[in-house]
Amino acid sequence: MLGNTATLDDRPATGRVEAFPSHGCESAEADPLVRMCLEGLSPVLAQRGEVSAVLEELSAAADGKTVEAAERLRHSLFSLEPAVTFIGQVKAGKTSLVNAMIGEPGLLPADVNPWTSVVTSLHMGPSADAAPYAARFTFFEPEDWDRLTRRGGRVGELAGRSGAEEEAEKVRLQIEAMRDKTRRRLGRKFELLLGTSHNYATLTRELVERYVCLGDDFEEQSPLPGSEAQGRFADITKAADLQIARPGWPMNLCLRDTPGVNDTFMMREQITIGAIRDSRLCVVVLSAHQALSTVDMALIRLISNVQSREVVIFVNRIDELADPAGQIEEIRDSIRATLESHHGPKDAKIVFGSAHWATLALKGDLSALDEDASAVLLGYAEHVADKMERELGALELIWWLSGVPELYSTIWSRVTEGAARERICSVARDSMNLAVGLSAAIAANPAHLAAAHDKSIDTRRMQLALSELEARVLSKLDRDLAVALESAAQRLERSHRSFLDRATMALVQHLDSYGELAPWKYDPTGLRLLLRSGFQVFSRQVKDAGALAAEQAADGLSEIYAAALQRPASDFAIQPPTMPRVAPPVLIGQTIALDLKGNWWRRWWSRRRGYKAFAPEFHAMIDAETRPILDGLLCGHCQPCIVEIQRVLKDFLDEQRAILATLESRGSGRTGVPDQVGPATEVLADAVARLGRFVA
Ligand SMILES: Nc1nc2c(ncn2[C@@H]2O[C@H](COP(=O)(O)OP(=O)(O)O)[C@@H](O)[C@H]2O)c(=O)[nH]1
Ligand SMILES: [Mg+2]
Repeated sequence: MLGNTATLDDRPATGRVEAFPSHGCESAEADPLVRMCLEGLSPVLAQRGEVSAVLEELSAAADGKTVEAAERLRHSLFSLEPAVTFIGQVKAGKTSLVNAMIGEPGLLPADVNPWTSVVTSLHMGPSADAAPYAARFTFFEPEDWDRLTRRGGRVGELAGRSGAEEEAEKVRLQIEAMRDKTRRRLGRKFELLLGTSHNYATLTRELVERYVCLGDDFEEQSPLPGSEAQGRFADITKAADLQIARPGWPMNLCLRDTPGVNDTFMMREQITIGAIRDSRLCVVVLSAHQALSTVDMALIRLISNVQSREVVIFVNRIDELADPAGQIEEIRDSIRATLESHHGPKDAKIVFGSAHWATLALKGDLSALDEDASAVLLGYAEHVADKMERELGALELIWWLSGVPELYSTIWSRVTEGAARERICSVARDSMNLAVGLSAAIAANPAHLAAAHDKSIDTRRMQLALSELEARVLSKLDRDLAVALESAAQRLERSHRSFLDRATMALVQHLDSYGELAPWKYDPTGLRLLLRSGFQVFSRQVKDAGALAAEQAADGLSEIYAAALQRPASDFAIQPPTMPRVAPPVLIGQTIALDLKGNWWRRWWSRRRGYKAFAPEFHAMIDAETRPILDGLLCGHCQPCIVEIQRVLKDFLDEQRAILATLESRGSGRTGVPDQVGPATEVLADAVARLGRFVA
């Protein structure tokens, strides 16, 4: 039965996911080949299981508040959803690879018209079932749309800046045509859709096509009948979020398919920047026959602002090489050399494979392999046979050669050392604090209080002490963060100014020596390196300031307990909260005029007349091009980072206040109340010791 295709009128809707019945996938069950790929997760699952078991012991026989807190912590353990963003040129095979990783070839339409800019996030795993929608499509914000249609996006700006008026006009006209077409497709009121989203209870192929694929190219005069409906919303859709239920999976995973970095309006570069920023891991999909060519420089610029361990390079389409076994090492060396010479992440892991082979394995149909293709596959299989640990059947072998299992195991190892480790550590700390709160409740029982104690504890005084501590710690933190922000702003500004001056001076020297007929170029790498290191200094400073505040808050709390209960502070060791991760400053890599060698630069050069005009105009143009990067760093990275650190500290203190507030109700503050409910002292001590192993 075909899934119930909701229309606009059916909204809003909630409900469960149905996989696409149209291509006959087994709903909610991953393909056995994909399930094989989950093996790499075992160690981290064991750790998660242990923390979860301790939490269960803590809630056994405990009061309602403790049970609730433990439940929240367990939920936080299991709801983790690491995100992986796939980036690369259009047609590298990103969509095909994502489909293969999900185990459902054809899930997302491959070969989509490259005009679309939709970032598709596939939320796969046990939590997908609980999502309030099966599919959500988010439209552009009015500002994004405006920028694209009125100014022609980045390309329009660049054309305008080069002084190429006809060029800028051409871009504007193209965009005007697109806008008209969108208006025709969606009616005059389409602008009302901007900034909103459509939710659906059921995921169907038709729905994805309607929002993700443009049915026709906007330059085409007479679109095919029916194609209008197909891409109805695709022009204005920015993001698609699709839930893929996998109830039996041990962990959620979000695979994010992006449209590709090479587009005419450079709209998608901005979109890709956002997608990388929001994920912890980024898979760069390259095509084996042009792995890192000159067209990929924009890609390298983006990923060079991400740490090597957070980038994986997947060289796709090795099925199209004449001799994969012989060529792979050569390609690997050339990628390494390119990354090295362009300041890219030179230690990034490189995986070779073929989404095409993965698809054949999943479909279980090898008839698509002709003689030549089979020979290539067999040759490669022989080459890698000695690396295989066990005998594999034909389909398993092709699946293995497709590189998908290796990509999965790489992803799992990054998740293990990154997002999962941090989440486990953070939950373990919070759980230790919960246990400490419970032992304080036991210690506060009059029967357990020291003989010298006046037989009741004053929780109000403890609350007051906590408020004082909070005011002290947070005000120092605010000051430290403000200083870091201010010095980051100054440092970035200085780097920017000195870059502009140096570049302009180099231009003047060139003009002095060679005159204005000889073309000249200036490499902006220096500016990027300065901005990156300036940002790194900021990120270190705020992390240190946050960690210091966290430590002071935790120590202060231990002392509050110790003073109230007249026991040594070491009996109530409170764990400081984990500092948030700082997102990589990917926007430093965004394309600017100086990166556009070829035509753009020649045009700018040829339009300057007169020696005197060059220097100030160049200075102004590069200033206008690079200033948004500085502003973006300060407003889009530094400030949110500060807000996040403040939030973590505040949440920690609120949590501790709640624990203090229950000290009395946990049945111990007053004389005559029977012994506390909850685990015994030894159980708590044991819990703290076991959890302590996960707190690095
Ligand atoms: N031969 C071969 N073709 C592939 C491979 N991966 C993708 N393709 C094909 O290349 C075209 C573009 O793929 P698509 O996944 O849409 O690329 P994207 O633009 O990067 O998302 C499609 O026709 C795919 O079938 C591969 O590994 N080998
Ligand atoms: Mg695609």
